[in-house]
Amino acid sequence: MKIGIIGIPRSGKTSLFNAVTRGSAIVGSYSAANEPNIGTVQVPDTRLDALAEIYTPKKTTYAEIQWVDYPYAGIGSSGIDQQLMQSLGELDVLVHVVRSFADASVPHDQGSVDTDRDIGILELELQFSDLELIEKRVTRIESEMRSVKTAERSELERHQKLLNKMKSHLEEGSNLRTLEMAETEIQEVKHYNFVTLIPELLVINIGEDQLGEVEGIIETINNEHGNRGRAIVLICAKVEAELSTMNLDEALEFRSELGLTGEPPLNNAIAITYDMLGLHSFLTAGEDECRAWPIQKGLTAPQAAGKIHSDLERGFIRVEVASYEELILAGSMAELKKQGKLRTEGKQYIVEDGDVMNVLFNV
Ligand SMILES: Nc1nc2c(ncn2[C@@H]2O[C@H](COP(=O)(O)OP(=O)(O)O)[C@@H](O)[C@H]2O)c(=O)[nH]1
Ligand SMILES: [Mg+2]
Repeated sequence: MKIGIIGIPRSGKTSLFNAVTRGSAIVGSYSAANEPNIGTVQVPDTRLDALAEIYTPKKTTYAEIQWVDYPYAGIGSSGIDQQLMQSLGELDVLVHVVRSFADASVPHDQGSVDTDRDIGILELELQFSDLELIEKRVTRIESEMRSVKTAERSELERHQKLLNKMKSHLEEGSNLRTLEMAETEIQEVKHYNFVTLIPELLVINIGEDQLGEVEGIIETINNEHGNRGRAIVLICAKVEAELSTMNLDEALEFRSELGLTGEPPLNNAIAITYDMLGLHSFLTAGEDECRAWPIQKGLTAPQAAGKIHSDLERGFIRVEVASYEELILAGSMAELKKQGKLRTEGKQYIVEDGDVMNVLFNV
């Protein structure tokens, strides 16, 4: 999975990048360089940790996310940076960082802190970019229409109608992800890589002094900006970046000193992201490897097995399934079997979150 971090200058993108990657990319004025920061991180998974304790495998493989911290390239005088937009279009999730922290030593790109305005600035650019793509395509279709046969014409007309529907939606100042579209329509326009169709996580970068006001702020932002395909989290990027350089115990202590209880916001953000993308995970466990496999919800056992290797889907016979909770309670696969709780499922089985699967196949 690939996640891109965008936002106006000095909103805290690189600080967030460092927090999630435990990295040390340069923040502040020097981070304006034109090269994106790229880092791959494992998705924390306590279920996998617990499985690894039972199996003590040679290797534990967590799901991975690639994070890209994009330098800001505004519309400016040279128009939209199409190359940037194209690479944004290929992302699975957009993380839009919005500055809410006030800090006189960090000049604000727009002169003052105003989250509503800043959200709008970037959204408008993304909408413009999609609009430009659509307009180009519609113009091309119009010229194609003149030379195609009648049979192809109706197909083109239908496609053009869909693009025009999307165009009107953008022109109203809305993102494509809020447009009601049939699954077939979404598939039909997938290759355009529209940026405003990508699920978005709005990260409100709050100041250290706002940590006590989280609930109030999130409610206001949610009322204004919460909509389909978008989730909102509040994070103090600077604090999280500092915490990420500490060991777990130190970080925990520091967190409680700051009054930060509950799940760390970055873990929450990943859970929210999985949810937005309709993902969950199954697990495989053995002496060689314990591993988490993120998959789309609703996949059948053979489809899920295909993520491990196409042979497992092709030659799928059946699958032994243990629920993660029951396996942990039993303490071992042998004990679980003895209790009669190791199920055997066939090709129609829909995989559930936390299933520990052993696929039997023959090719
Ligand atoms: N006080 C405060 N400063 C922050 C926070 N997040 C980022 N900064 C500072 O703002 C400056 C710009 O941050 P940076 O992450 O480089 O922003 P970018 O331009 O969006 O990548 C840096 O000096 C950061 O230390 C925050 O939550 N609180
Ligand atoms: Mg930066």
